[in-house]
Amino acid sequence: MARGRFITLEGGEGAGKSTQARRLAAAFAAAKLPVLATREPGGTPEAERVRALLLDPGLAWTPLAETLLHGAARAEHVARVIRPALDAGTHVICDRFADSTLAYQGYGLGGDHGAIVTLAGLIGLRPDLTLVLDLPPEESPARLAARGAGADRYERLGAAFFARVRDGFRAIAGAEPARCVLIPAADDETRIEARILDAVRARLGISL
Ligand code: Z5A
Repeated sequence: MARGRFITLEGGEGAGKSTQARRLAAAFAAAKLPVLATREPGGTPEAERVRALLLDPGLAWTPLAETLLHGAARAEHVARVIRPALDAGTHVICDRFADSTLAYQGYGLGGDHGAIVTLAGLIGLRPDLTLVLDLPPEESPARLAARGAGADRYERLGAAFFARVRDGFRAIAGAEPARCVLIPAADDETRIEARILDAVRARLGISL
């Protein structure tokens, strides 16, 4: 049985990752291909508990502790959900993964990039394809208002932080062009979906 392919969606807040993850999973299902859609931080009961700690606006973590919490949640998620699904031939679509740690805790919070890369290596799973949705940070507030949830701990960080995060994602995509596709996200949902489907077909050879 062929191993499933691992696809991640990355980008700043409100860039449309969840929307496009749903659309991509629907395209796999319509093509009768086995698919699992999941998200980070989270994806297992244990990792969802860690997510609640990470997003709680009443808590403050040092960058290293925050990085390790994301790593702990990811280690659970990979071992218990993502890797078994890929081994069983199921394609996995994940809303955020290790690039978010480098972008947020590394570029955004100034955490040690080498330590973050080492942690990613310990967890040891690399995406086959990463779709980086690139939204100018000044467009995020309107998207988040449209979504209508209260602001979590990350959404309270300032404009300069989100500019660094965006630069981080663009740097990651630029450094790994074989894995990453940078997609302008200030565009119509269906046009973004079409670009994503094209990338999946062209990069992974999957017929959608
Ligand atoms: N985090 C971290 O620091 N380190 C890590 O390692 C990881 C995560 C894994 C939680 O993530 C936080 O964890 C996150 C980074 C941090 N915080 N921040 N910022 P999350 O995934 O729960 O939060 P998020 O990434 O900010 O998700 P989001 O706000 O839900 O955004 P999204 O998934 O990219 O967007 P969406 O929900 O698909 O769309 C938002 C709204 O815009 C919604 O009303 C849509 O209908 C609308 N939308 C979507 N696409 C469009 C287009 N094309 N045009 C117009 N409107 C659109």
